[in-house]
Amino acid sequence: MFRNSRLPSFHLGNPHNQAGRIAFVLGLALCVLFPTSRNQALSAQEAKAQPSTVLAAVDHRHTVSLDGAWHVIVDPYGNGLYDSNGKARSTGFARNLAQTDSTGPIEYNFAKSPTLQVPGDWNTQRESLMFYEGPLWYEKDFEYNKIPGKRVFLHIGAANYRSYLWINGHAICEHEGGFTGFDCEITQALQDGNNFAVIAVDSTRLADGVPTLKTDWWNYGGLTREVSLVEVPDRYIDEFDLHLKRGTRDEIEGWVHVVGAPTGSEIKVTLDKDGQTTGITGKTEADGKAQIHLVDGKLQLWSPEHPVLYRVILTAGEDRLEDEMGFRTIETRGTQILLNGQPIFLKGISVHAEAPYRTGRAFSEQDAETLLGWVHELGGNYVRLAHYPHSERMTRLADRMGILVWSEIPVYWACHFEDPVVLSKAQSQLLEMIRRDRDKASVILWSVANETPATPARTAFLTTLVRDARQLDPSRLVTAALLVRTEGNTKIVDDPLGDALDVLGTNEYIGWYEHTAADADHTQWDIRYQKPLIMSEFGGGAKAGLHGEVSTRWTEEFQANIYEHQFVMLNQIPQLRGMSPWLLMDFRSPLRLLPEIQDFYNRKGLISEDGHKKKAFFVLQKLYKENTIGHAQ
Ligand code: GCB
Repeated sequence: MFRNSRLPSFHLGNPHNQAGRIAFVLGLALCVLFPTSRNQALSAQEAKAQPSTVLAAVDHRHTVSLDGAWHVIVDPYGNGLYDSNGKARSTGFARNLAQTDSTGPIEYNFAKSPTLQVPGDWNTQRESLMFYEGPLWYEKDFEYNKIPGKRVFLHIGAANYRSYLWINGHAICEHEGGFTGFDCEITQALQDGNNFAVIAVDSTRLADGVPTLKTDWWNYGGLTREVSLVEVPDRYIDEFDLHLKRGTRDEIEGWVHVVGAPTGSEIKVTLDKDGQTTGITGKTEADGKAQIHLVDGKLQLWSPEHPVLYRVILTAGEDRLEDEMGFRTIETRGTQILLNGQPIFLKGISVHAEAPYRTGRAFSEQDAETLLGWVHELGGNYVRLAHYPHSERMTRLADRMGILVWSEIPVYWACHFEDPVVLSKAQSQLLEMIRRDRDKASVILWSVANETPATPARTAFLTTLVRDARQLDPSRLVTAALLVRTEGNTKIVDDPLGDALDVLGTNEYIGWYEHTAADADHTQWDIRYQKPLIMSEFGGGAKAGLHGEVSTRWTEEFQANIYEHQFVMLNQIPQLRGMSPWLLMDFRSPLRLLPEIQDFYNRKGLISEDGHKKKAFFVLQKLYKENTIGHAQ
């Protein structure tokens, strides 16, 4: 734990131009030449930690919130666990001790330490933590009275990047991955009355992490999403998958998994829409799963125009789980994307989980309402949630608003594709993303990566993830945002990963990182796969309120002009089935240093972080509202 050793910093370069691409690949090679040591610190054995899980629809279960003020200790040297010889301390912070006598000094005291709010990144809560990357300890006291026959989990919506949990001094679990939620069982460690939770979160960037060292977003650390206690009965539903069968309009298929259920246990699935119910029962098999096949001749399908949601009630013995779900199919036919069997064009926008107006990592219902509200205002029906899974509030709200979603894991730029440990980290984030959101009709695309160099190791790595995604969830489409090659005025899409994907995503920045905006008008696209293509990124930067000639970089006019020319090009790509320009709102990034313009913000937003809509917003809005872009077939 708390390993601070890092690669000497190097620049991975901009993959959008030739020179940058060479630097990018060189950077990748350096990563491979100087592999960092693994995280040696807190091994699972030392902590006696249990693996974490992901409970389905946890936000619909009975929970006790632990949000609010937590005492914190900033611990840049990892002193909370180890003494100067690297030995585990018997008085470590996890024990939450306080000096009571004159024996050995206890050099910390949570009760007297200041607090931070959970959820929330630490960077934007305290000025001195803005650039802090390292370990920080959280502690909270809570009352709990055990309920016989109930099991209790501690749910963490997201903790960036690694986290370690103790309850009443007992090691419970550790987790790696900053954007996926997880649940750890704490039943045995709880006591009646006073309890305390200690969570150490370490935001140190790791060369062998997912993502790796360099990203174009702020490395916000901490307990960035909700924390709660979740109560379930002894036998409980931990996972289920129910979806509309492709090629049908009334058949729901899938399964429900019950932990601890003997073979043959009955489970029941009920669908309720305004008091009209249909139901079916099933029996668990030896693996704890009950297969479900439910036919409902009156089923109303979910779509952006009619985001119909059902109350879905699952019962298994004592356990009752009520979810809110829509039913639709998503598939491809040739170069078309079909929603409920009908061709659709995805009018979208990319979104980072940056909080509007208040800055920091987005997590609240209000953040989601503002961001997705802007998508509606833009006339969009689709979002690319970049570059990692966003909070569950976003996907829930997308379900309710009828906004289609691309959801992605942070396999970004130069990950260590040769390293099987990195692959397993990516696999676990993919699994956690899918387990959380497979009940959301809005989510149609799982993305396994963004802008990765087309090396054989990379292709093998991502092909494994694609296969995993299909195995975990055969009802959705798998994609990735690819880099494209340029020859003269032709963009070539021939990344070998294209073979494995259902839908191609491509990023390009004509008019910003390369050429001029007008060059887009006569750019040709040579796409070597007969599959649907989504332009997953394009755009340019503008400082809100800065006006001038279309030829003056950073003005709103310059940015808007890029969009105008992109539309000319996009409308000439016959297999284009969607787009998500880069991006809805400006976001904090350590790569964006230009004083008075960027000041640590990536300015490619259509809207500034304080809500100012730039010219390009209205240019795109007009296009989407007047439907002058794209073809569904
Ligand atoms: C990209 C990346 C995105 C960056 C963007 C930019 O291609 O996918 O994460 O933020 O370019 O602004 O350069």
